[in-house]
Parts: sequence; structure tokens; C-alpha cells
Amino acid sequence: MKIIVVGGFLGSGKTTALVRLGTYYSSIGKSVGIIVNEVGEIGIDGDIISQYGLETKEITSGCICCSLKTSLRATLLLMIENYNPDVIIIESTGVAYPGAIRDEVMLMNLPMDYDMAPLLTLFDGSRFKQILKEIKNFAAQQLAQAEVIAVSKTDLVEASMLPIIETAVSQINPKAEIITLSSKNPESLAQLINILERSSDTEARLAELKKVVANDGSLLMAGGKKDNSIEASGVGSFSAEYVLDDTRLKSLNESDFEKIVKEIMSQIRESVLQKSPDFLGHIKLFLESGSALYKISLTTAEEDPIYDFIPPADENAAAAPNLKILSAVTGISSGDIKEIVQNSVENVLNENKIIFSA
Ligand SMILES: Nc1nc2c(ncn2[C@@H]2O[C@H](COP(=O)(O)OP(=O)(O)OP(=O)(O)O)[C@@H](O)[C@H]2O)c(=O)[nH]1
Ligand SMILES: [Mg+2]
Repeated sequence: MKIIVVGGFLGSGKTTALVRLGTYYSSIGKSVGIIVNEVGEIGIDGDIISQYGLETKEITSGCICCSLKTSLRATLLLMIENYNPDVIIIESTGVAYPGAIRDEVMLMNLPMDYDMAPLLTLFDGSRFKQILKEIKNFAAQQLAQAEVIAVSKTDLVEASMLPIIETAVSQINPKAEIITLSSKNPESLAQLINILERSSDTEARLAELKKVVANDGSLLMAGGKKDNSIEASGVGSFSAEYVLDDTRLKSLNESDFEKIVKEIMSQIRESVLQKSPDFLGHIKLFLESGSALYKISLTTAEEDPIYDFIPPADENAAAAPNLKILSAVTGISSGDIKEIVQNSVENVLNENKIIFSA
């Protein structure tokens, strides 16, 4: 069994990359299990990963690198018992320290042989300047123990910027191997797959860890103190799920739903901009109309949201209509983002005469 830990800041492309990895492993006959951790109570990535027919389990309401270590162990053991995958991929939250997750897995004494892949951390090349401006120290902490750093979304990066980004990243972590990754470039996936065939240097890391394990068996972070990555990130977050009444939905078509999700995102963006003009993070919304899925995602103040329509995999498999939203952004309190998200979603649903319950 191979275990792959994927980290990187909010919206850096982790789920996109691991869906491609998972699909590749499935295509060569390997069974794959994906564990995805989301900071909010409501998870969205698990739904997206399931859409691709991949086996997935979600851990929500916090970070597996700090408060949810026992959940991670229980979920890993359950996945192995029920499914025994050849490859397990663990996606950390965007506000986790991925190194701490790899360390925790190694310290779990899992009751089976496994091979830990080199610790992979994504660094979003398309948001390089914003990351340095808004979350430089936190991003550096995330990259600190990476063995492989993938500069992601390179299709959005100007060619002349790439060497500058690579130099900056290697200054933060000179030991890591640096590669590039783009969902638009199959060759970059092939390179990543090759690198993940290798093993993490777990022996060296375990020797180091002996020096930093507290009396209660938990890990101490840099400087010997316990650290809470969610607090350190300065990110405010809120997630919610709304059940939608399908009476009205039946009279709406694809372009109506597209307008609805775009309007919700636009209202949230406008309000967040007023409180946090340079925000960085991930606001993701997933609307299940009962016959199709509508997805919209925003990761910086400047960009336009990315909209996706996903037709139903099986015409007969009508799901209960619902709307899930997860917002985690810098420079705003969790209370403020909660108010903004609730107001925006509820306004737009009311305007469109859609009855909902939260
Ligand atoms: N252009 C481009 N967009 C990408 C690429 N990878 C991811 N994206 C987009 O970036 C957004 C965030 O991607 P995700 O894969 O959800 O990022 P994530 O790191 O899993 O996000 P969180 O789990 O919320 O932290 C989505 O809208 C993706 O479609 C890429 O290589 N190129
Ligand atoms: Mg994700």
C-alpha cells in the first residue's frame, strides 16, 4: 500500500491534482482510496471526487494536522479494513501543515506495511505575488517539510515568471525537489506520478521526530511549541448546506442555474472585497439541482470565478436538490464571512423564489 499526502494553501489545486492521480491509478488497475479533510463542517471536495467514481471519505470541522488526528487514524483504518486500497491519497485542508500530517501518519504505527510517498505540497504559481503579500510566513511553514513542491496552475503563469517563482520557492525550502504542474498539461502529471513512485525519507524523519514528540505523544511544531495551523493562517471560514425545495427548481433550466450560482458568488465577492481587498483563499459552491451539478470557485480578489457545469453521470440517479458552500479567506473573521455568505445565498434564493431550509 502506498500513502500519498498532498498539501498546499486553499485553492492551490489539490483536489484537481488528486482526482487526476486517482483516475490514473484506477486506469492501471490499482484501487484508490482518498481521504479529504475540509476545515468547515460541510465538505465539498468529497462530492467532487465521488463524481469521478473514486472511493472517498471526508473528515470535516477542523484540521487533521492539529485537532483531528484521531479522526485521521480511525478513517485510515476503516478505509483499509473496508476497501484495502493499493493507494491512499490524503488531501489536507488548505490551512494545514502537510508535514505534520505525514509525521502523524508515520507515528500512528499502522498495523500493516505501507510505503510513504515523498511529501507533496502544491504552491499556486498563478497567485505567487498575492501569496507573498498576504500569507508569506504561513506559506513558508506549509512548504517547510515538503520533499516535492509542485508549482501549480502553470498554464496561468507567464513563462518569464516561472524561474522567478521556482527560485523563491527553493529559497524557502532548498532541500525540496521542485516540479511544475498544470491540469491542462498531461506531461506534468506523468512527471508527478514518476516522483510519487519514490519513497519518503521516513527513517531520517522519524529520527528527527523523536526530538520533537511531546510527553503526550503529540507533535511539537517548529520552535518546540504546539501550533494551531488554522489560527496561524489568519483565515476566516464558514460552510453551510441548504436543502432546496424542488417544486420551483423543475421550472428552471441550465442557464437559470448558471445565473444563480454566478450571482451568489458575485455578491459574496463584492462584500468580502470591502472587508479584505486582497483576499486569498477558496470560496467554493456546489449546487445539485436534482438533474445536474453546478460548481463555482474563486481563489483571489482579482480573478473571475471559475464556473463548471457537470451533467448527471446517470440520468436516473436524481439526487436531492441542495446547495453547499464553503468559504475560507484571509483578512476576514469567521463571523463576518458567515454573515456575508448567509446573506448572499439567502438573497439570491429568495429573489429566484426558491424555497430552502438551512
Ligand atoms: N487553470 C488552472 N486551474 C486550475 C488548475 N488546478 C486547479 N485549478 C482550478 O483552481 C480552483 C481550485 O482548485 P482545487 O483543486 O479545488 O483546489 P484545492 O487546493 O483542492 O482547494 P481547497 O481544497 O479548497 O483548499 C478550481 O476552480 C480548479 O478548477 C490548473 O492546473 N490550471
Ligand atoms: Mg480541495
